[in-house]
Amino acid sequence: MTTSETVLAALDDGVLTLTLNRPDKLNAFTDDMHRILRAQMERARDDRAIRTVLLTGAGRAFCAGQDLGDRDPRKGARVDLGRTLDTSYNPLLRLIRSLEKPVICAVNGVAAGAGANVAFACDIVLAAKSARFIQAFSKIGLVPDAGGSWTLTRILGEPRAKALTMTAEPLAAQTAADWGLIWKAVDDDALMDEATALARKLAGGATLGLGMTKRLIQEAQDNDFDAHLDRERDLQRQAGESADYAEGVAAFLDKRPPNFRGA
Ligand code: LHQ
Repeated sequence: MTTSETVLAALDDGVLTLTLNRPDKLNAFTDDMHRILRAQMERARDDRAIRTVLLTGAGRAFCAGQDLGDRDPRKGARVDLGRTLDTSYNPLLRLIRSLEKPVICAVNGVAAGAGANVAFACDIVLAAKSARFIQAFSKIGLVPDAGGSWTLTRILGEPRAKALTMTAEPLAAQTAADWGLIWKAVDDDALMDEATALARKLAGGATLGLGMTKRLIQEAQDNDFDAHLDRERDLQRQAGESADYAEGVAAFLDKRPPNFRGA
């Protein structure tokens, strides 16, 4: 376990678990947290031993968004929030979406502002039933960021995206699951066991293929059907040349569990 003050990182069985760790402040993002998270996501991208990332929070919250004490306009110098997005949030969001490995998010409690939208950018999101998602931006005169206006609109459509962002009403985990915004809501005390088991299962899977699956699904909304069939052909060609495909077929025919290596 690598321990730092604000983000914990642990690598086990191919799963890199990253735990936001400022529980007294509901894990609100600071520059330091962004620096560590970014470095860890780059590590996940570059280290073949890491085959799945699991993101969660310590304490009773997942993340309350930007630490507002750090971006207090009363402090004098002009606060350039665009710069904060350019230097901290947007690189993190791009790393999550472009990482060719599954990123699982276990939302252990309230997720507000950019905290909610970082969760929604992950590939598979499980949430404790007591968790809630709050598009808190409108309460402080801001617009949704961390990809939220993109993600919510694509997944929910305009009516729900507009109502959630304009009212900042909390969205219960079960409703988020019913609306297709997350994978599932689970009992609070089962969350980490279930998320860890899922992360381990995926990390032991054919992760090269999972990475390409992620790419295809993300590209689908921008491609027309014809173009997308060609993309499936190209990536299936690559998948079919992998050692994991050879192993998967051999294991099936031999009636034994496969031993995938992510290559
Ligand atoms: C916090 C925070 C927080 C600091 C709780 N900051 N301390 C913005 C600007 C820059 C660029 C990029 O993008 C963004 C995007 C954003 O994320 S804007 C949205 C920022 N987040 C919010 O507006 C949410 C603010 N927090 C809340 O509304 C509540 O804390 C929620 C509803 C999340 C939880 O409520 P409670 O369960 O009642 O907890 P609490 O409010 O009592 O908070 C506990 C502690 O955490 C408390 O500190 P204290 O020292 O008094 O015990 C809060 O001040 C602190 N905290 N969120 N974002």
